[in-house]
Amino acid sequence: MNVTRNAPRADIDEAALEVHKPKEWAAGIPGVAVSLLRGVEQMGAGRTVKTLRLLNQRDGFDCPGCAWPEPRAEDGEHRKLAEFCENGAKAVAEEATKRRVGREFFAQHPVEELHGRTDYWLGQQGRLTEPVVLREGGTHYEPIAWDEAFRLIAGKLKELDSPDEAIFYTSGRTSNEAAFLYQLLVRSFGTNNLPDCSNMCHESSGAALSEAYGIGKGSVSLADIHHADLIVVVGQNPGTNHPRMLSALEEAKGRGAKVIAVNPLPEAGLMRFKNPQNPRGVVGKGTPLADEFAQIRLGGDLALFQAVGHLLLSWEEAAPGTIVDREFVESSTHGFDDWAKNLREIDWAAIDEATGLDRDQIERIARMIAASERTVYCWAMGVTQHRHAVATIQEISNLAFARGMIGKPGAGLCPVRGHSNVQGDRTMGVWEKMPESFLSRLEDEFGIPVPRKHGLDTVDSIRAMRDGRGKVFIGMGGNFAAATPDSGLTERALRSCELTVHVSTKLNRSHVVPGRTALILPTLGRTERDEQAAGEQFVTVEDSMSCVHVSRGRLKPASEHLLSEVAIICRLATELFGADHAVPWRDFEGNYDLIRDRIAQVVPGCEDYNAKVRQPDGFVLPHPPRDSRSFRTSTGKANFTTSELEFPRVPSGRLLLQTLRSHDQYNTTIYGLSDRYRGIEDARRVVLVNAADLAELGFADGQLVDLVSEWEDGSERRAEHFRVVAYPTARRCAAAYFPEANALVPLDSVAKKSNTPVSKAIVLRLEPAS
Ligand SMILES: Nc1nc2c(c(=O)[nH]1)N[C@H]1C(S)=C(S)[C@@H](COP(=O)(O)OP(=O)(O)OC[C@H]3O[C@@H](n4cnc5c(=O)[nH]c(N)nc54)[C@H](O)[C@@H]3O)O[C@H]1N2
Ligand SMILES: Nc1nc2c(c(=O)[nH]1)N[C@H]1C(S)=C(S)[C@@H](COP(=O)(O)OP(=O)(O)OC[C@H]3O[C@@H](n4cnc5c(=O)[nH]c(N)nc54)[C@H](O)[C@@H]3O)O[C@H]1N2
Ligand SMILES: [Mo]
Repeated sequence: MNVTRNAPRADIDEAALEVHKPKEWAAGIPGVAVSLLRGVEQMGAGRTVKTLRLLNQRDGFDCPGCAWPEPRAEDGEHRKLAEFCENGAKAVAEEATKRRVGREFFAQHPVEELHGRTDYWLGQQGRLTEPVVLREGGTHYEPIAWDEAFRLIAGKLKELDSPDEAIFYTSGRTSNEAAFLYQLLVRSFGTNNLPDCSNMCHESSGAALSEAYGIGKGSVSLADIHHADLIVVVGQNPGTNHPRMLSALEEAKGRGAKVIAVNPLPEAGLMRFKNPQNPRGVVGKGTPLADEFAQIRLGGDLALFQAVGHLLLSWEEAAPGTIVDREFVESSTHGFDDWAKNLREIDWAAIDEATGLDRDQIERIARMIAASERTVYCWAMGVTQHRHAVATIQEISNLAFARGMIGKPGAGLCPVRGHSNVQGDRTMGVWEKMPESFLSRLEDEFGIPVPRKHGLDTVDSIRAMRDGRGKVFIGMGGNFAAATPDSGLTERALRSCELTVHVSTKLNRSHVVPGRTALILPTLGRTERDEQAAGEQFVTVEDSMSCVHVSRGRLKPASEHLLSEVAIICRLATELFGADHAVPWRDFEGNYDLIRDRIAQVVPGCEDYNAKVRQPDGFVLPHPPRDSRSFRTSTGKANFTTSELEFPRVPSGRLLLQTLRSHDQYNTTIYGLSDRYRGIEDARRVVLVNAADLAELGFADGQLVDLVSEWEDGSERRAEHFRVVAYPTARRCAAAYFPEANALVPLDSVAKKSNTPVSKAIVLRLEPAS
């Protein structure tokens, strides 16, 4: 059998949309079958077995899917034979595919033709095999030698009037070693312009938690989830985006835990789960997951948690010492009284409007939180991508602090990260505003001047390119053009650059919105063997729970012309700074242990890094609130935060739109057209709307519409030809897929304090299709 030779489908027939009843349960047998099928389709049968066997095992590679952690022996937990999920297998199949994009492909397809293709089509063409360049005025990408590519980039960078005219983006798949060297290159060059995907993702969590407890990361381990008695899952769709989390929830439930799910959509993974790794899982109806499903309105979470806080405080007042953990609050926190005062009186009418929930349910939720001795709060993009995201997360941390749910087993805060190494990239210094302590250590270690002026984040980078202040764009992975908001504007901004460079594994939209000159530099993926002068290398990554461990690719690289990310950075640096630079770039390229020795010197918590990562499960980075209830905040304590109630208002005749992921994509990489759990097949240009709203607005299920977004300044954005799907979402809350709907997100619609694009609350008008 060799189905991998099949050409990818040239055209995607969006008219073939099929809608079934949404699923009420997730995973189980179809999940396993789908993962094997996708693997065989892309990799062939032998390679599928070999690859999946190494996924998330100690001698294998870290899954390039999500950042959910693996079980740790230290915590008394065991890895399963198959420590992966359907969507992890798809992520691997996409990378380990046998399909190839070579020079013939680029000779056949002019860039402007490629621009007309869908993201799905582009991604399905296969792995990039050699460096290519689009020369100024050219119509096609053509091959370029690596050395010439590095000379071209270094030449353009040196021509700039200021290093701040260059922008260096990172996506969260980059290894710790590559991330550390990348930020070193960028800072040696003289700028802190290091935007990353995190700016669009969990930046709000980082901003909120740093103020609240002194570190921007979650405080729980996998064992804490297993031993919690209550898990609150807010604004997250784990069945699709973190499927292995379902096993953790199931295990906790097996021990008697309760689950509260807060979401405008009845996501299959939140309702029931069939664990394919568990004999009970594949038969019967599976495990019911959510004990309480709160079908909240988009952006209503701050209101919900303020109402819960209000109830807890009023019960505490009636029976002092029964709800609030006085000991913890008095010894370790700051600002409790102000918080309590703020929530003493609340506007129930506003809470009703914001949440759309009935008060009995809010009270039931508050009772569960009051009764719990070990609560874990998990959240993801449904919380972080709102204007008031930081305040919402701080309201969640207020509840945790009031009940003393920090730094004790089975309890804590758990922002569930996206990209598999997005957290590690930050730890390694990929951030436009790293603290002084890090920058001065970096300076001392290498004896180079390190700039202190804060750099540009993602949204500000787009503004800089739009305004002609950003002239060279370099992307270490990711798909900047498709992942960012305001697609039309962002595309023009990228096209106005003098040079765009993308270090990528696969073709994507960013390659077809080129600057005046453009380069695509193909790189090794996670799954592939990395041979350097000192022999075969491994890299390290950090998961969502601060565990740092080894990832070692084993497959033969997709092409003999690929360079590792580390090698690309080192060779560019050598071209840019000369062979006698203070940083030994050549040595770093040959032996990654030498990079790790420097990480050990510069990055807090990474002392003795080479030895610690070689321990069987790696090591866990220090986390003061979790480890010792100590808080490196401005007050030296865990801070309660007082916030005004805020929620998005929807003008009459309008809907509020969220943009989200289908079951068959990894961010901008589209695996297929099956949003299986939601019962939507063969289409991506769909908009999910509650049937009652459709009736009220005068639209019909299945109708073809244009989506028009309305922004505060009177501007409108349009995305054409979407099919309406009547769907049981919360009233007046619509949903469409990312990235097709990104054109609707105004660049200036950002979260306060984190500058994260508001991708989950867009004021939307439907119009019959033009
Ligand atoms: N297979 C797969 N895995 C992935 C990814 C992928 O694309 N595919 N992406 C990775 C990345 S980078 C990330 S960041 C994560 C993303 O993981 P998620 O955050 O689960 O991703 P989204 O699809 O954006 O889903 C947002 C969820 O929040 C809900 N929601 C939206 N707005 C609100 C709100 O206002 N309140 C509440 N309570 N809920 C709301 C939506 O209905 C939806 O269930 O997944 C990671 N894992
Ligand atoms: N409207 C809307 N917009 C959003 C979101 C949303 O929910 N709604 N979510 C936001 C979130 S949470 C995120 S994290 C961002 C994601 O933004 P990005 O991280 O920029 O986007 P990805 O789609 O993950 O990037 C995919 C590309 O990465 C490259 N790639 C894959 N593996 C590797 C590798 O190992 N090395 C290198 N060098 N390249 C590799 C491939 O070429 C692939 O095409 O999007 C954000 N944008
Ligand atoms: Mo993300």
